[in-house]
Amino acid sequence: MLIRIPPPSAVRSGEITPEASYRNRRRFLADMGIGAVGLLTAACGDAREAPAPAAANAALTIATRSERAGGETVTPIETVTTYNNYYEFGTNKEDPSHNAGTLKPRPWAVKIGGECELPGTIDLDTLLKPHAIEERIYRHRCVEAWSIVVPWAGIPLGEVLKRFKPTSKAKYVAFETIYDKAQMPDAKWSGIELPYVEGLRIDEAMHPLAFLSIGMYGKVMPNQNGAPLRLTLPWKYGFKSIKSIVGIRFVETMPPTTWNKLQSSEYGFFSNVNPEVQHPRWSQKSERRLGELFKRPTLMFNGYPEVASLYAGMDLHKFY
Ligand SMILES: Nc1nc2c(c(=O)[nH]1)N[C@H]1C(S)=C(S)[C@@H](COP(=O)(O)O)O[C@H]1N2
Ligand SMILES: [Mo]
Repeated sequence: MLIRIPPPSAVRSGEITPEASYRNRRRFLADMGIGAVGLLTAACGDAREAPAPAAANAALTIATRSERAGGETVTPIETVTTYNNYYEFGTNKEDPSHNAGTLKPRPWAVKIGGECELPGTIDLDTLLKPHAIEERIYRHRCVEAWSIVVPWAGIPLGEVLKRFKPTSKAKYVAFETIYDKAQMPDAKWSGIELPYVEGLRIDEAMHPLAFLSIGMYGKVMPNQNGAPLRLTLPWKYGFKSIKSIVGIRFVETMPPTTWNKLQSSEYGFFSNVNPEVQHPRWSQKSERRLGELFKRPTLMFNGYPEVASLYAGMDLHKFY
């Protein structure tokens, strides 16, 4: 029976399987319609409840679609799933696609706390249930001067946050990635303090562009891209888009963020894409779309001027 075959993602391909056959095996299982969900359900011996699709290749039911990248060509999925920053699974761009198979995206719970009326721990499927899944094509730019255009699937972050009734003391929202040494056996080599943490001012988190993504390219989120849910903030540098979120806290003061803790002169709290504010190591004036040969100019707020009002009156050289 096929259920005896471990999901290919559970095996570190680099250790035992050459990359090409790893991919073929993965595709084979996907073609057979077999994924982690089927395996998990079978293993638990309980198929009565059909969980939301959690296997990386399972199709999502998308209610609405919007193109918000100026009609630009979408980056091939193969590129976006093999060129990643997810330091818990290695610091080379290709590492997460090889190593993130040890992450288990279901069952998944998110702990919500701090300054809100309805704190608690909520199962991911319950969290998602009231919301229709949207697809949004966004540009994304890493501070390292590469960028991508991706059709994300998810729900507006603000709509989710409102359900927990933040109080008037909730000035910021703090997010935390899972840190489980069993699921992230090599994370100790990441060079960053874990768990990975990020934060937004509450009005940024409530902005309609702020998105909580659960998938991309019409399918469930691959582990290396931050399964089962991650932030997608198209006007900020990529590192603000925290992956595999297990904690959300409403707080009164500006929360710490991973890269700011490591090197505050290079990574500010806001980290808005801004060609006028230079980074000591990578030019912010231009960027290269993955897959393209020539650089293109980087746009203010990554080409999302609708967020400008969030920062009216702020000196963006000081608050970078
Ligand atoms: N937990 C966690 N989240 C993370 C990171 C990380 O190392 N760990 N890297 C960030 C950085 S630097 C970038 S550019 C984006 C990359 O997202 P992508 O791999 O989906 O393109 O994820 C961000 N979220
Ligand atoms: Mo990044």
